[in-house]
Amino acid sequence: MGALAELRAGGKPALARALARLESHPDDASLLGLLSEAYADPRAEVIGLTGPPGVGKSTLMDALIRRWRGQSVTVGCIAVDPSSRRSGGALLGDRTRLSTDPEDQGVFVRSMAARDRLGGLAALTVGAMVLMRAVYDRVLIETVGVGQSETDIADIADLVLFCVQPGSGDSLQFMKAGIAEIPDLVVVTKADLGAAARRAKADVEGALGLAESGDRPVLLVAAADEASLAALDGKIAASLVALAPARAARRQCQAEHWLREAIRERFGREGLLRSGPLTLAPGVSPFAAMHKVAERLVR
Ligand SMILES: Nc1nc2c(ncn2[C@@H]2O[C@H](COP(=O)(O)OP(=O)(O)OP(=O)(O)O)[C@@H](O)[C@H]2O)c(=O)[nH]1
Ligand SMILES: [Mg+2]
Repeated sequence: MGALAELRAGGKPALARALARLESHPDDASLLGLLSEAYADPRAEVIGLTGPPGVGKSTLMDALIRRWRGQSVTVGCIAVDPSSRRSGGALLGDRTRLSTDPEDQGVFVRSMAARDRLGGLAALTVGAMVLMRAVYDRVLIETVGVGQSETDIADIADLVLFCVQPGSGDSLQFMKAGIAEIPDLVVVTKADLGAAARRAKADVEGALGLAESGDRPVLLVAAADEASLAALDGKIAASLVALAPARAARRQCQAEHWLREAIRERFGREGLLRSGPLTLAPGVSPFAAMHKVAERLVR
């Protein structure tokens, strides 16, 4: 059995082992083989949820997982915590408050610390995503949007869902720093707050209108309102279909972006200059390409 077939057959324990190896021995040759196999055989669509602290991202994730599990859709989840630090392998400060059933083999939740420098997504997040993407039907990634880091989720997800909450001035954020370009879908959370939520929706629609890049839905969602969750689920499905034709190209760009960042992280700007053009040939994983570049640069 190939390494990927073993991962798929091995359930949650096999995935947990692979993720542990990714963290402890990221350069391990057999892991590299697994990552490349997983990269070449994706199953899931990857949905990124981002937004300021406390807007209700985890609550929404929880609701989506429950709906999807009800439809027998399997889900892998990654929660990226910008503030946590590793201590003896355990994570401090878990921002997910997911009520998933640990016995359910169809849902896997993992928290990861963001890398310490400059915030942003952990170097390992992409590897973890690629493994989950090859195993489950859907992958959900929660990141906390603080300043620039909203935009990082677009480097990893097939669909970016941005959350804002009523009465917070979050919608003003859209005017700044190109954030309006990022989301494929915007959710105004806590819609049970009524008029303030409707106002936030109008503000966001205004900001998106100024950014003029296609038709991007803005939805009002209250966690306790099943109808609003069903509407969101429907919009996610429709957006995934609409984005499907561009998916392969988007993933290729993301993989090349990851490769550049990985080289920069390990070998600095000089390494980037020495590594030459970083376009990936079709079917070549960024992990394999990174391995090749690293061999060349350390020589
Ligand atoms: N009224 C109301 N409160 C909500 C709703 N959704 C979430 N909340 C509350 O908002 C608070 C934050 O929810 P979380 O889901 O943890 O938010 P988050 O964005 O994941 O937070 P961080 O991960 O810490 O950034 C909690 O107290 C939730 O109960 C909603 O639809 N209506
Ligand atoms: Mg959260």
